Amino acid sequence: MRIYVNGREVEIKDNSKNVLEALKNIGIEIPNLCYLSETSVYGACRMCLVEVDGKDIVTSCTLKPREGMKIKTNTPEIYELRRGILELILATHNRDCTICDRNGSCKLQKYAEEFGIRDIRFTKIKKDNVVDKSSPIVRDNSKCILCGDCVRVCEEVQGIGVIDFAYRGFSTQVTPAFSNELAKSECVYCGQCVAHCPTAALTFRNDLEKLYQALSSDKIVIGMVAPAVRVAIQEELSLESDLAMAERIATFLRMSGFNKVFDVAFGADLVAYEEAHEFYKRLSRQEKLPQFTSCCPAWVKYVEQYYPKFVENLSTVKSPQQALGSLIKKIYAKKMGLNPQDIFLVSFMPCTAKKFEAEREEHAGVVDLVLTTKELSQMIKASGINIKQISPEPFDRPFGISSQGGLSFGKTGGVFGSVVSVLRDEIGISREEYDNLLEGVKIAKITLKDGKSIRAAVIFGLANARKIMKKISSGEFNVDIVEVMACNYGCIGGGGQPYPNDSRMRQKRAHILRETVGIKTLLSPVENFYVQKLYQEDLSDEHARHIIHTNYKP
Ligand code: HC1
Ligand code: SF4
Repeated sequence: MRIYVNGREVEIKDNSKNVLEALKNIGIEIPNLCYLSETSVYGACRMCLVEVDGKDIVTSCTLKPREGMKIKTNTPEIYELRRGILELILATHNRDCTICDRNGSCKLQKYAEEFGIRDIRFTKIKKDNVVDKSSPIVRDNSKCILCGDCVRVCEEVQGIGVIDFAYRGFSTQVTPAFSNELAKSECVYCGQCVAHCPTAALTFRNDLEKLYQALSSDKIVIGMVAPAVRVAIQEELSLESDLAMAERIATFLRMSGFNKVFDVAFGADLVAYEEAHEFYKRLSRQEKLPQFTSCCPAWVKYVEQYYPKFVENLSTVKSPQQALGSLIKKIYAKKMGLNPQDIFLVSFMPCTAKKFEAEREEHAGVVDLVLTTKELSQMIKASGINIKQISPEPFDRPFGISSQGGLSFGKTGGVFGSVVSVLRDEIGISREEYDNLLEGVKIAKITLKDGKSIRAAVIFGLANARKIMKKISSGEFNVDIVEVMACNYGCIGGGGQPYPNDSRMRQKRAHILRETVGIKTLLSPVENFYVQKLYQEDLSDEHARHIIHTNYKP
């Protein structure tokens, strides 16, 4: 379709959802504070105004493109309107930018700068300023601009709806029901509200201080790095596609005082291997099917809350974070003659829910601190070390080697793909068919060489999971194994990843992860020599393997 933008003819996609998105796709970014391509259109902030056919000024997010239409995105009138909107928003905003969590990544701050706003003509209206620090997700209403992005993401993408607008006029707030703290709500700590908040109304708990305390103590500080961290941190460090980033992080952490640095992808290899065997056993006995993956802590909490009858269907294998953590504290410490109490174990994760996972009762004393990709990037920047110039060093043995399967955990389909690769290596596969049911839901039919057939679903987004769970629950959908990752595109889209954390960035991260996976020589967890050695020496019987299993209670 051809339209005219600021006097120039441009070609846009015929199926464009609206003018805002159509122009974004051709590189024209119309300012906006409340538009998300993943959710319904809200049209609240009014920043995306455009002039149409020389007459009307309307919001471009609600405007359907039409052949030949003439759009102006930047007239003096529109400029003044946008400035006025910004001033009004800023009048009610807590403007402590220098000590704000989103300093440097806040959309409101960016527009205030671009529109040259130096003075607010209106009286500041003080908002209720109780900061909710009850959970890994931090809420500060004095930073809220009422764009509703969090409300729509939580409701439409995650199907949870734990936060909503309450009260009226200047008292309007986004809050959990009855103004409760998040910790008293059904929040699963996925952090997708954080990922999409344009300001610092929703952030996550920053725990860096605890790391520096540990580094200045006598503790043996051990780090482990999740698959999705290595691809997203590059955005913070202005790198394009550095396939050796994980090893550069390992060097950096050692230079910062870490005694050992391991790869969570090793834990993922181990988990996939164990989970494949658990699944094959259940499949053979036709019990506790479908088996649900349990690597994603937001999904585990979701099942506990909404589908308690399926809790026993969750794989009992711990997540790679907790499985590797248990190995380090229980097996590695013993082998090295260390007291587990002297170890301070830090995991670097893309995810806000991993902070919650480490604090769960059943995982107590394993991972001492979870830091997000954002926190790691703060560490790197504050150190003054130019990570581009330091040499990549391999992770420490024995938990430093991983296969393509283990590293693939970082994106949707990775866990299931690894389980399949173990079955392929150990039993053999005669037929595989994959199909997209809808965006975020893939289904697979696999026939094993021993004649068994497997039906599987790979899902991202908890609203998608709900759709499938309803069908599984009613018996309408028959399936043997289900992978669910709460965040769109999987862990690469976790709530602890850099901003912007939208679909485009997630697709870019998926691409870099695929490239990084591609250079690994080991294809499947079965080929990971250190995993096999672990099974021979330390995990040889079911009793020993208890340390990498847990039990979720309905
Ligand atoms: Fe994930 Fe996982 S893949 S859950 O996204 O199973 O967070 O990266 O570390 O534990 O490996 C997260 C990522 C991560 C675990 C692994
Ligand atoms: Fe909703 Fe997830 Fe945010 Fe909790 S963390 S409020 S579940 S989007």
